[in-house]
Amino acid sequence: MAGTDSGNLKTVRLWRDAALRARKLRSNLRQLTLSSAGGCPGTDQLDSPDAPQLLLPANIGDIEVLNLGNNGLEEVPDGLGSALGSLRVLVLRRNRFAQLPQAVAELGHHLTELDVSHNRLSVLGAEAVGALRELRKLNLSHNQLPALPAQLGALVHLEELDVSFNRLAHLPDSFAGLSRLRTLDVDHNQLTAFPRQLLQLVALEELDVSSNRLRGLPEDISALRALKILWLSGAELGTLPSGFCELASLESLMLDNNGLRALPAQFSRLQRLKMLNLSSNLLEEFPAALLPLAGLEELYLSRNQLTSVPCLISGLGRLLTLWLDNNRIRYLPDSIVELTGLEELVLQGNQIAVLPDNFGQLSRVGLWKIKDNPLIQPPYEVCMKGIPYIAAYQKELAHSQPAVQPRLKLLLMGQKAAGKTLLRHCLTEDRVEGKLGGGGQEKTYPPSPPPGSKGIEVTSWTADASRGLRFIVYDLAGDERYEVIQPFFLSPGALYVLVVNLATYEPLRFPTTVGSFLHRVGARVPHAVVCIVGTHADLCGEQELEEKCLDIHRQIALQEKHDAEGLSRLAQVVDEALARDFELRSASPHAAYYGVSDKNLRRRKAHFQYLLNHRLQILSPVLPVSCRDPRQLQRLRDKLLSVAEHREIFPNLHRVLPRSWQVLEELHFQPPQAQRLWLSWWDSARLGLQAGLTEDRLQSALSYLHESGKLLYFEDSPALKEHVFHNLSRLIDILNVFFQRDPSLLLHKLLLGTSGEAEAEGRAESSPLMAPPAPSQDALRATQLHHYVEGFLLHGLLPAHVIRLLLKPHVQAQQDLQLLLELLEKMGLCYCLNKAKGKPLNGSTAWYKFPCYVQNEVPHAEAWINGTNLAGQSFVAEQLQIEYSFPFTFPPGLFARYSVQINNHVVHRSDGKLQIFAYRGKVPVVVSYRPAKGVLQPDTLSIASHASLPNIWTAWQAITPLVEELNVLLQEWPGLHYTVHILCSKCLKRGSPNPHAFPGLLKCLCCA
Ligand SMILES: Nc1nc2c(ncn2[C@@H]2O[C@H](COP(=O)(O)OP(=O)(O)OP(=O)(O)O)[C@@H](O)[C@H]2O)c(=O)[nH]1
Ligand SMILES: [Mg+2]
Repeated sequence: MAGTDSGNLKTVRLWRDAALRARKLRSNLRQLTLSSAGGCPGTDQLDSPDAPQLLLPANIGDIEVLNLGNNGLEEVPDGLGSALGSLRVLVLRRNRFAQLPQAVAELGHHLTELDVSHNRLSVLGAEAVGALRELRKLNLSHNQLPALPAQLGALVHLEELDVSFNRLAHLPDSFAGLSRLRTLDVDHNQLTAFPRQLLQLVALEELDVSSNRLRGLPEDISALRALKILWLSGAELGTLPSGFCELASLESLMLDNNGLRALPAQFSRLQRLKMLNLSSNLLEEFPAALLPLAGLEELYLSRNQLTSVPCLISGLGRLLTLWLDNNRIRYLPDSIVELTGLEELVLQGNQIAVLPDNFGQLSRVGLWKIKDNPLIQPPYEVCMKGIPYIAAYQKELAHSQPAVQPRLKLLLMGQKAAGKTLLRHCLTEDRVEGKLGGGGQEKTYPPSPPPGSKGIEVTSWTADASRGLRFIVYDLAGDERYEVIQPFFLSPGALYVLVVNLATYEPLRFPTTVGSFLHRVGARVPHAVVCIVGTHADLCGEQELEEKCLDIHRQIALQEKHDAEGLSRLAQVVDEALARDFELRSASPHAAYYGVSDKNLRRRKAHFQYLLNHRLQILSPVLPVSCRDPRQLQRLRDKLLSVAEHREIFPNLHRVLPRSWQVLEELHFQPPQAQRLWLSWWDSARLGLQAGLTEDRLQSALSYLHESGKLLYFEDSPALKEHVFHNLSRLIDILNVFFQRDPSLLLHKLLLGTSGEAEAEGRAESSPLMAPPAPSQDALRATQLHHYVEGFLLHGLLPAHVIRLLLKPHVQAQQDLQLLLELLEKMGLCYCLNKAKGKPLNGSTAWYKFPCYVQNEVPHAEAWINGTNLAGQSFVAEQLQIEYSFPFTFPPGLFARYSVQINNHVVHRSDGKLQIFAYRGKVPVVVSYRPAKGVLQPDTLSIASHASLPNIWTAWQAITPLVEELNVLLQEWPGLHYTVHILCSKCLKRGSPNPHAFPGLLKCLCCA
């Protein structure tokens, strides 16, 4: 992409120069622009069915410039040739001419400029061409010419010629006679070799032969001594002849995409070079011949295979632009900071871990790209923010006491009863070695975990006191009821331990016990480090153990291979679509990526590449363990430690951090703020200031604390980024209240809450001796509460005052409750049924709905849109349906969270387990989730609406905000692959079980 950007930049500059030149030539001429009646200048009328007619005004004999461009013409107006005795410049671009109009021949002898680009010329009449004797500038680009007539070579005054984007396989020999030609564009044709006749064009200053299959250049190309600008992009050159290095006037040179492995040694003779593009070649070493090119201002080396940059690069003292993205560069030389004039530095997609000291010296760099590097120092979060932040960080590091805090977030994941919690207790238990040998005295071992399952438990484990290495262990229960909240706890930079119960494992259970977990982690945290631990080893025979571990290992490899191959195939389809022209691609709705723009395709390609480059890092082999065997546990401890300490796997672990980051962490966990459930971003910023961190540098420090497991900070979530969740145990307690789904626990909490309230009331009436409530009253209350619990577990419904009872220990004032409810809404866990956002309720009870509890299969509403029920409406209503399809994995809890997220956009909603019916204003919308059925039918989530045809835009308006909300949610899953299609409304109307799907969001389809 980088190369394309640079290409576009250059194109823009060159076009600007050309336009300036053209304007200079014409500035004193009398001009006339004509467009057809009703025609809209600026729009392409090529597709209107009837060719428009133009009428010439009277008295135009002295017109010198005539512009008839963009009129869909097939013929020029009658009498044009005879009426324009003074015409010099004729512009016929963007019409429908299949051949040069006769009038051109009539005007020929005094025309100096002719532009017939973007027409349908497939032949150039020799006679018409021969008549253009005075022509200085000719533009024939974007036509369908297979050949040029020899007479073109006789136009000896020609200075600029553009024949690009045609089908030329040869140029006429007579071209050698164009001795005044300064500019020639032959790019995007079908030349199979460099045309030798061009070597005679000694006046040539600009030449573009890109996108032809030249397969090499002649040695005597050195004859083109006047060449200043040479474009050879995508010409399959392979190598450059040494004669190339004699083109001493060259200033701009495009050599991208040519399979070059090296440059000739004499390349350094091109001393006038200012711009050089060598992107998308096969260079493995930085070409030494570039280093003496002291005048270079722009150097593009993107997408090669460079592994290093030489120190001597500092000799290129005039460099303004340096693009080195998508190579394999591991470090930069210290001397790079001497390139103080740099304005663009692009290093994305390399292997750079450490930036040189004093990097802040490159203060002029405005365009800075460093994404996709394994940065450690300065940390990624700092580097991403730009050079000034790097400068501040490096300055602080140089001036303060450095601190090292080796700490790693470790997540235990796996199916229910896999053994995670027991494993956590056993691993983190401080054992006295002496106890081990005591004749099988294992009564107190393993320690029994406390009763009551919790969704997430966080504990700190000092795994190696001598080195100060600590794990912050997150134990994620396997029960499905927690799947809405658990994704919040998965973060980058952690060690993921997938726990499998080997006693119950069998090959058929791989997808549910291992495969799906890997998919989820990969979708949420691309490139995450995962190791697999098999528990219950004591219950397996030796051979069984070995076979099961091997099977898991083998099936992981198969799944990975299958996924990677699937992604590569998809990337290939994008490549093929990109290789075709946009117009070709849009010719048939059945073509792959029908109607999708090049830009979107490139974005998609980059995403596939990202997914392929960021597969999970799964450490093999499977580690078997019995929680009953202290020796095996010790082995596992050692193994986890060695993984954590492995510098290639967790390079960040031992990095030196600024002291201020450490102080910031300490401040968050000091009273009084330690007690609060969360801090606002501003509260955190104030602590940052105390620690010596300015506000703008706080984000990096918070991201570090998030990744190392100390707190939660969702910097990319628009709804949550204002909060810093440092009090994890309280947050989890609150979440557990709603997601444990344990009726007796809920009832217990409610009863506790009410008795607390009664006590409080009692105190308020200052009557400590007041009698307890009558038993009948108690029973009544209990029945009522029981009723609420049932309603909650069945329909996910709770009134605010009952939520208050449930959250009793966390809620001191009404305001606390309000804040907590807002938080739950922001997290997408529940929504208020009867309150419009931001409006008070006027005393009535607010009811909250937790969509993950919804059990009813179909929403309680008329089934107005599910295809079969469309009969009767089918002639008036068009269906609009956007379908998101998830071939690898569907993010757990996504549907429930999405149904909260859309609540602000809809009214009169009715929720089912898999469907929501609602209205946007008066327009009906339906959101449906269809779980996967085997490999052939992946999970889909669709958003649909309908309207009668002339008003179909109302349906678009209805669903657009819903689509946007979904896109925001999906950003939380950067490693997820999904596709978006619009289903063909005609197929839907017919009730077809497999409606045709148009890719992407093609808004224009609604008018088609
Ligand atoms: N024999 C034997 N039993 C084990 C081992 N590991 C765990 N268990 C038992 O397996 C059962 C489930 O273990 P847990 O640790 O609660 O499982 P979990 O993965 O935390 O389950 P959830 O929290 O529900 O997801 C408990 O009864 C443990 O005592 C082991 O290595 N050997
Ligand atoms: Mg557990």
